[in-house]
Amino acid sequence: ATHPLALAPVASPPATVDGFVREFLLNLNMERGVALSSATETDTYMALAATVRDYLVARWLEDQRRQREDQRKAVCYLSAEYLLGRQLDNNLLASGLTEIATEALAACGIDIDTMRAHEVEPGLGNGGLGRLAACFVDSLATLSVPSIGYGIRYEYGIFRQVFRGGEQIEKPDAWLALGSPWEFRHPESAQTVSFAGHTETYDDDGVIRSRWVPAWSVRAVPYNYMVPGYQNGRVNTLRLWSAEATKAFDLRTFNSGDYVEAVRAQTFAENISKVLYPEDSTPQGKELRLQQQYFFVAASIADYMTKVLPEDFDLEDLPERVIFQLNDTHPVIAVPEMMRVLVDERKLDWDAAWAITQKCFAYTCHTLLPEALEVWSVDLLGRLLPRHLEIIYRINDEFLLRVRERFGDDEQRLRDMSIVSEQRAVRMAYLATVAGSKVNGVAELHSQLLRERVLHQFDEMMPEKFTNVTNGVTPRRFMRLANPDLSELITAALGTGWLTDLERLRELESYAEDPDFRAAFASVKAANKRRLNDVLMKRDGFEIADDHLLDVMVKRLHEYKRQTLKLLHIVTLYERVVSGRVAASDLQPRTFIFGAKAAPGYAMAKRVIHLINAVGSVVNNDPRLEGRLKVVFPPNYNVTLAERVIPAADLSEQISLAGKEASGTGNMKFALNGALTIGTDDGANVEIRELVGDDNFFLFGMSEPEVEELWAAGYRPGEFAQADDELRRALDLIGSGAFSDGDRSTFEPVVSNLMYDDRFMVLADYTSYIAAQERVDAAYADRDAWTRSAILNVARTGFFSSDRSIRDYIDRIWHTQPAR
Ligand code: 26Q
Repeated sequence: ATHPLALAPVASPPATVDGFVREFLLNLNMERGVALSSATETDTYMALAATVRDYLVARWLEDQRRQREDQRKAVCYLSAEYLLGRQLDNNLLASGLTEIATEALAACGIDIDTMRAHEVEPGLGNGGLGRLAACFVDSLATLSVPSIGYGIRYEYGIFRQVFRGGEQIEKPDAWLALGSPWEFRHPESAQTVSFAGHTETYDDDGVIRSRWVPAWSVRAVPYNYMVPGYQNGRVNTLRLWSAEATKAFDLRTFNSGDYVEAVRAQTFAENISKVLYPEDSTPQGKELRLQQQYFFVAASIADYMTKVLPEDFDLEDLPERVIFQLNDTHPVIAVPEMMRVLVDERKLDWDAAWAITQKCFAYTCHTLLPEALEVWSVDLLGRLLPRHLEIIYRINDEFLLRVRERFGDDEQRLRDMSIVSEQRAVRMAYLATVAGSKVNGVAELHSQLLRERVLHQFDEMMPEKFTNVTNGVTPRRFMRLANPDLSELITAALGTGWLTDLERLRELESYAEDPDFRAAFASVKAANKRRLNDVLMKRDGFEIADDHLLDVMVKRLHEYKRQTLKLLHIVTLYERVVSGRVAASDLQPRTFIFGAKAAPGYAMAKRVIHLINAVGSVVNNDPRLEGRLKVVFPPNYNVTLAERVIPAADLSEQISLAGKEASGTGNMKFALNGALTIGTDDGANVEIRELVGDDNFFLFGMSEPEVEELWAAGYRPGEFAQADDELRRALDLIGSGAFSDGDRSTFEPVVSNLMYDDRFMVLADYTSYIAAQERVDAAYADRDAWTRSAILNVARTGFFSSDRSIRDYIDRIWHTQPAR
């Protein structure tokens, strides 16, 4: 290039109100083809998004160049889910443009809040695991860690939940309907991903090698998203893959003259990235799901190896250059894929390839539930990925040799540790553990239980592989954006800087003793409740009374999380009043908020949703309660709603059976926003309680060892119902049809499941839970003392910033260089 403009670095528009207005109008006119006077809300939103993008692009291009030239080790985060939440506000905040944009839009007669509300969030995840990935890419960018997030651009994200007659109905989430202004499609950087076919050996100049002759392939087209760091001038990349038909596929079928078949084939290819599977446990071995996993992982590895890595790169040095972090087992097929690339394509010998591969992967486990551990049948794997199955067999053979060397001919142990089970299924968690350099759990207790239970024999053999990284959440989204008033109060007290150094919240401890600060803190909470009231009124017609304790349980519906325990508490309070044992006027007024989606195939979870709504409509309309108990269950709980609900909460319900919730991350968001937790000793609750202190946390229920003990002794839930009069009354009331117009059959499965099975020991923890709730009521009666506790929760939970989690990953797993 010779033109001076072409030689200059890419320039951002001027960061002034005038500059912003000019860029915005340019986008409105040139990109949307409309004048301001005739622009729709979608036009202005799209033009606004494009404008914010324009400010970030120069930085982004610079960082991409730096990434390519940088010799430092990079992190490739592989995740099948990214639950991003809305982008506009986050990107304004990160680029420091919020005020300028607000003024600029106002000058154009546009209210920025209307623009915020216009965005449909990309719901490309189920819950905790997907949201964690989104928090991590935020922190990676904020800490200037060279990194790329890889994932899938599902055309339909997590379903939209509506209620009909109190039952969950799933609607497609057409988040792309208006187009997504935050993405950049790059068809020229597409990768080809192949499937099925057979393997063969061939003579490669005297060396006998294996190769894969696939039967069909699809095109993986990347869509790049900007991930800006918080006001640090860094912009990382999130690369999400979309499946399209390959040209070859098209031509072959079109030329055969079968036009309809050719179009059908296109649809077949596009199916791969069509929809996010809405199950977040008990995965079914669905072929399409395996196709999705291999699709994004193969495209990502090819992208890294051919587009990011320099052409002449010496593969022996790969471990110094990259680490692939596996977000649960969903991307584990990357391990045999890397082996295939190194051995079959790059012609390394097996041992060299294996040494490299082992150093380039690390695995994060997110569960303890045995039914949630992913397995793929040998038949399916062999059909879809025949070469990968061969590679897995060889990895397993060599691994079992090492087990034999170490432990002798202990056949039981060999069967137990085999990656391929006797049921002819590949245990993906075992493959990940054997292949990776590290295995981490997501909270202290979880990591300990992984070592002692789920992966015990692997820990015996390779203890150095196991480590913990306690989860965290991004304070940018979950404090600064979700709770601007609290953020302002904190900044007024501490000055700036705490958002990227969250341990500084400690300095708030002394403010907890200041009556003026407590009053200010309490009025922030009150304002947040009113803000939530406005949102819920408009959204669903629910009211949140100012004087009610706001008691919140928001998370996926799962039996182990025990929404039914919360429900039994509500039914107990209700029963006390209608039976006349307690006067309504003696109740602490409370509003119970639920938010939960159930996997569409999870019948019990769906029935519990129905029951929550049924109890709600009875409780909310019974005049005997004098309006002192309300149950509010807004449908379609998502990141956007979380950002409204969490800052308003007084009480955070974290009531899973001890030993079942790997970590939880909602628990952290609530504490950081000044809610007190009622919770079991489970997941990260343990660490929250240690940090905030017993006086500021309502602990109840069995500990994990107590759970084990009761289970071993033979758990009989009926005995607990016998022993607690109120528990029996509550169960009877549900069973009597009191919440189903007298129909006893509607909720009978829920009641009899609790009475006769109760895998998650709801009844065993009921008495202790009710007693803890009574401590909550008593504590809330002294509002000022409660506020003090709430402030201490904020002050002492800075540990749960995802920045700290990422630093732990760097120190314990990635060993990447600190930022320049
Ligand atoms: C797997 C195979 C087939 C279909 C679906 C799946 C699948 C999808 C999503 C399995 C699991 C998930 C999601 C799991 C999840 O969200 N786990 C949560 O991860 C959080 C972040 O670490 C923890 O805080 C939670 O404790 C854990 O439940």
